[in-house]
Parts: sequence; C-alpha cells; structure tokens
Amino acid sequence: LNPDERQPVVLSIAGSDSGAGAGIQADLKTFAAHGTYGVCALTMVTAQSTSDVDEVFQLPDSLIVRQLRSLFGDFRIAAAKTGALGSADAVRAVSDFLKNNRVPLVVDPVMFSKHGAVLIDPRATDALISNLLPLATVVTPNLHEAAAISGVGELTSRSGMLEAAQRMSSFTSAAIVVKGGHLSADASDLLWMNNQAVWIEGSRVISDYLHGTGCTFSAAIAANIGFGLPIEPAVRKAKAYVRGAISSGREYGRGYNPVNHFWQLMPGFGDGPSALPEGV
Ligand code: PXL
Repeated sequence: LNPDERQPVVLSIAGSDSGAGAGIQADLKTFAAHGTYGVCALTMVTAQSTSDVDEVFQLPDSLIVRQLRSLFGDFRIAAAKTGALGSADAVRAVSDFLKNNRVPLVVDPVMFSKHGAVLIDPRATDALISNLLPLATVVTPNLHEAAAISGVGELTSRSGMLEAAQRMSSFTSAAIVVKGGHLSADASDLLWMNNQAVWIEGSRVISDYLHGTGCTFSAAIAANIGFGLPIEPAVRKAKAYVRGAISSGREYGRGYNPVNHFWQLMPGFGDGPSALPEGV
C-alpha cells in the first residue's frame, strides 16, 4: 500500500460469526488485508463454531439503521457490501437507508451458512429483489441463491447459470456474478454485465478450508471497488485472493475450517501463493 494514498473506508452490513471465519469478521479481515479501513453495521449475532451455528439473534432494525447513520455521519464510505440480513424488514430498512445514501454496493445475497443454518427468512427474497437489488453495483449469488432469486430450477451447469443471470438482470442493472464454486466440474464464475457473459475460469482447489469463502469474495470485491477498480478487474482480483485464502487455511476447529485471510503475509501456509495463477 502506498502510504501517500488515501485509505478508502469500506463498510460491511452483515452478521457476526463468533468463530470469525465468515460474516463481519471475515469482512473486516478481508478489508484489512486489502489495505482499506473497514467499518461495520451488525445485523445479527450468531453463536457459532466451525462445527455448528448454535443460535442466531437478529438485532432490531432501528439499531441496524442507527449504526448506518453513525457511520455515514462521520466517514466517507467508498464502497459497501451486504451479507446476512436476516429478515424482510431488515432488508427493507437497510435498502431505505442506502437509497438515500448511495455508495457502490456489493450485495451478497446470503441465505444459508455452510452448516445449513438459515441466515435470512425465505420470505425475504421478494424484499431482496424489489428493494435491495436495484441499489446494487454487483450481486454475488452462489448456485443455490441464484436459483432461488431467479426462480429457475436447481443449477448444475453453465447454461443454467447463464439463464439465471439473464433472469436476474430483469430486476437489477448490477453486474451479476454467479459463483460456480459448487459446480462439479470446475469452479468458474459467470460475470454477467452489460448484457454480456464473461466466464472467469478457475480450477477447483481441493481444500478443507472453505468457511467464509462467499463473505470473503464479496468483501474483496467491495475493497477493490473502494480503491476505484472497475468491476471486472475487481471481481478477477477478488477471485484470486479467495483462491489464495482457500489454499492456505489451517485446522482451528473440528468442523468447517476458515479460509486464511492473511495468506499473503504467511507464505509458508498450505499451498499459498504457489497455487496461484501467473501474475497475481
Ligand atoms: O457464509 C455466509 C455467512 C454469512 N454471515 C454469517 C455467517 C455465514 C456463514 O456461516 O455465519 C454471520
């Protein structure tokens, strides 16, 4: 990081993961790893380890909005992301606020944790579509979320990903990244932008350290946009960062272990940078 450059302030609106692999904790670590200054508005507190989500406690909408008012009253927010929002009312409250305080926005339409815990009321999908997606700069659904939002059936192929992205583009002008991490063949993502498909190819990294991948990816895109990168390079750089983070995790707990957000500082961990494509 060039010390002379202004350090962008990037915001995460998301839930707390006490195990610190996903949620707000993943976002703040990702923001720090990118050299941005991260701030956060909490939507929910989860009691969770690598093995389980034991409890989810939703914060009042008024407190979520209060945090946003405090932050926007002081900081110049360069970019923001949303993660787990919890309820349709929370989606509406956050959307109303962001409608009046526009910033480049990455929406990660989080629905379930890796353990299968529900992180948003299924009835909130309509609010997501009608209120939040129209404000988004980039949306980053995984295959399951893309199927739920677009209304297509289960997604298992590239052609299905294309169809889902095209349908989603009828309710948002945002760039849509359908993440192919759950595909069986490879881990390529579809970037649908300006009515065009760009495939961001990626082979699968065989790893046990996958907790927090989605949060980390969307936070990295927000950080890159905060630095002023255009969308496509912001997404490509985020994918390379997540690849490094997946390649260099450690076993801290007995369940789904987290990615390593600071792999660039820890060259000896896992496969680390050697697993990276050229030029990253
Ligand atoms: O990865 C999605 C996610 C988002 N937010 C919180 C989580 C998780 C997954 O566990 O715990 C708070």
